[in-house]
Amino acid sequence: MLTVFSEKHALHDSKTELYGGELVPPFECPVRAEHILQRVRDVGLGEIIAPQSFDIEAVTRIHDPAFIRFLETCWEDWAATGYKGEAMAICWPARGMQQRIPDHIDGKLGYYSLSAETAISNGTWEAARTSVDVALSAQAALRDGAREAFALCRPPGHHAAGDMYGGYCFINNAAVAAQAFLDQGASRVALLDVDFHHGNGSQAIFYDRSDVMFLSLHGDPRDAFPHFLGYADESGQGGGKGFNHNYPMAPGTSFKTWGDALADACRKINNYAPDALVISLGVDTFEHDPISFFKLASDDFKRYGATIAALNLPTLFIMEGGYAVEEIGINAVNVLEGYEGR
Ligand code: OKP
Ligand code: ZN
Repeated sequence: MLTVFSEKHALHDSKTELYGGELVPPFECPVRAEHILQRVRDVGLGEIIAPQSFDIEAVTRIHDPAFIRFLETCWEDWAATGYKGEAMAICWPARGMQQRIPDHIDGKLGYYSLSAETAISNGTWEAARTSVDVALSAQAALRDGAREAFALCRPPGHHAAGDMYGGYCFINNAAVAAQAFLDQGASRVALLDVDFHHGNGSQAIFYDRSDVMFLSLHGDPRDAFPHFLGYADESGQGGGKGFNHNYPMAPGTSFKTWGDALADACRKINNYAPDALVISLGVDTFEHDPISFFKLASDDFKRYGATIAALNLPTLFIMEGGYAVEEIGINAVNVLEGYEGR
């Protein structure tokens, strides 16, 4: 299988994450991508190519242009204030307040974010911009006839909504790639999110649409980030009713339970008969992930890769989360090897 990767991911190298009331080194860090790339090489998964550059129009099919301009200029605007730390939101347009876009960068950060842990720094925009190029380049390989491809995206994307960043995500790589399939003539795309966290951004983007079915297996939002979306009763709205499927699961969930949810999701995908399948591939479901609570073992990733392959669809894998850095390469590439029947 083809892998698309860019060294530019390393430009996003924030030093701080707000976690448990402390500023700690971010869990979402450059070495994650390096370990995955090394494993792709070690197992001889296939060719590794650099991304092409795509016009921003592919991104603004999904994201608000003003939000994209905010991401582009955020660091500059933040630095101009004289603040000493990295850019992070401290206040939000909460219940009963106005949904206006303020002038001050503190106001803009609150307006355009869903959470406070994700710091924006010097190279964040260029890395995020390149990450979506990685996704679109892998998508283009499928357009040109490949049956599957792996977009080794970093930073990840599935928490990013049309006009919100957060949860380590800035641009929704998987949503932009799903839209590209449709823009090239596909009628239906399934977006299956196996990251430990609910893909709130992807869900919100496609919630009122039937041309993208979104399915997510994740830690119950009563107990897990992003807390405010991902409940089982969220099934879509308007024309999108019945095309959104959430599988929230409890702390300690085993591969048996998780695999049953995957099998159910795969039945729904099969009935939907999409032209393409996009996988938001997070491996933070791993038993030793430092910020998550499922119990998948490394071998389980191979098993579920084979389950995904049995759908027999053109499949685009988009890298999302996974924070057990030492094992991230093994776990992510196990899914791809399982898919390939190795
Ligand atoms: C991004 B992705 C838990 C804090 C959670 C944010 C997690 C973002 C995950 N105490 N912090 O979906 O892997
Ligand atoms: Zn995650």
